[in-house]
Amino acid sequence: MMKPELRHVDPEVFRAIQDEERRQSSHLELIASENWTSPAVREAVGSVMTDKYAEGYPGHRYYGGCEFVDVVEELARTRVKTLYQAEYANVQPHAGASANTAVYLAALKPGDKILGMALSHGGHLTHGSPVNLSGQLYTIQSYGVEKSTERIDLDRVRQIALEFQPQMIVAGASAYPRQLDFEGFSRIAREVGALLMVDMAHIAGLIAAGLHPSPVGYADFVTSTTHKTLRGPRGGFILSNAEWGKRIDKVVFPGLQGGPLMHVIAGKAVAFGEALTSEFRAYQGRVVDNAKTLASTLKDCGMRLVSDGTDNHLMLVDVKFSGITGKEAQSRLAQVGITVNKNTIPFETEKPTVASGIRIGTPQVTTRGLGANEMVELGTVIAEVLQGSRDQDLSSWQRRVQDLTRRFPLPGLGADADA
Ligand code: DSN
Repeated sequence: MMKPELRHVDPEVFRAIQDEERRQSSHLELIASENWTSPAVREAVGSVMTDKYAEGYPGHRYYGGCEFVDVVEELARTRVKTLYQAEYANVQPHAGASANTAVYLAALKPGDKILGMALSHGGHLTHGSPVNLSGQLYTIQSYGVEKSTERIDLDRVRQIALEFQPQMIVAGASAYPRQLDFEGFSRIAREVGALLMVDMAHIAGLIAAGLHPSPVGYADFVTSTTHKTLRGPRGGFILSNAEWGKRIDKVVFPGLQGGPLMHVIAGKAVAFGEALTSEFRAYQGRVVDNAKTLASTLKDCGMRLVSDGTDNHLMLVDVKFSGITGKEAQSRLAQVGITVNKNTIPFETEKPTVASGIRIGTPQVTTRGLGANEMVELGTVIAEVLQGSRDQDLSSWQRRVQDLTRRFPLPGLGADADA
């Protein structure tokens, strides 16, 4: 009789999952927003909690049988509040985008003014892009980085805020390699009478480990995803104070979402538990160290980095400086087994689908164990591949990447899993 396992029940889906596992295993994933979750997180996400409807919040559900899903949601809330020293947490947002939207709906009226970082300077779609609900429902003004330094200048942000008089200022970015001054943002917000929302999605792991200043205590709202540096399952959460919390809870459910994804919330609880350990703090330290080594190797090889380096887990490489487009760089690196994403750079001259840069991050390769020596090797391979001619034979670089992926298997997979 056929075993009730995915490989037998649905071989097509099974094969695609196997192929994805092989792809992740045989490539070096340098997409700054990706990571590799622990087997414990994946077990929780693949659990029976996916079967349960639990509209409402722990202790106040619209369905019976919620006693055990209540346990995991309460664990997730308590752990994330401990992790960030926050008074209130909502762990139900399905994604960072829904977390941000929930805050806007809780705190603003349609037409109110939001000042956020321009997408083209490293911001995020949900910080006011015209193609996102945030840009359609609210009146948006953007700040960016200075041309000379490629960094945010808070005096300039203050000037724009004084002129624009926003109801909310949004700080946080998806492609900004430098530290953000949340205290400075909060001073500006207070001066102009605006609320401050910090979207810490990219740097949530660094903040949890104390390697980047925390926005908690400065921002009225802190939003995040769980799956980037934080290394949890795909999802979002919101932190605030107890008073705002009552409004936010109502907006998340029933305002914006229906039944929470209890299996994902179980995975979030596991990930928050992992993030409270000293091992996790040490891992975040290695993420930052690796980014610095990779950045300095690329620079030593003659590549130009936006803002000349990095303070966090990512860097933006101006590949146009090396004579190719972001699109071409992404494709050339893919051919040797390195996954990156093309990215616009500040003051971009190409379309976003072509772009002049690539974004590189170290969270996933650090999880798989690569350290300083491997960052030098990786940076050299990237520079040589991008600086070489279009029709060069890439096989020697493919072999160098394969050597790294074989020596550093993904934890819990293959040789490592059998050990
Ligand atoms: N798409 C994410 C990133 O890659 O940074 C942001 O949500």
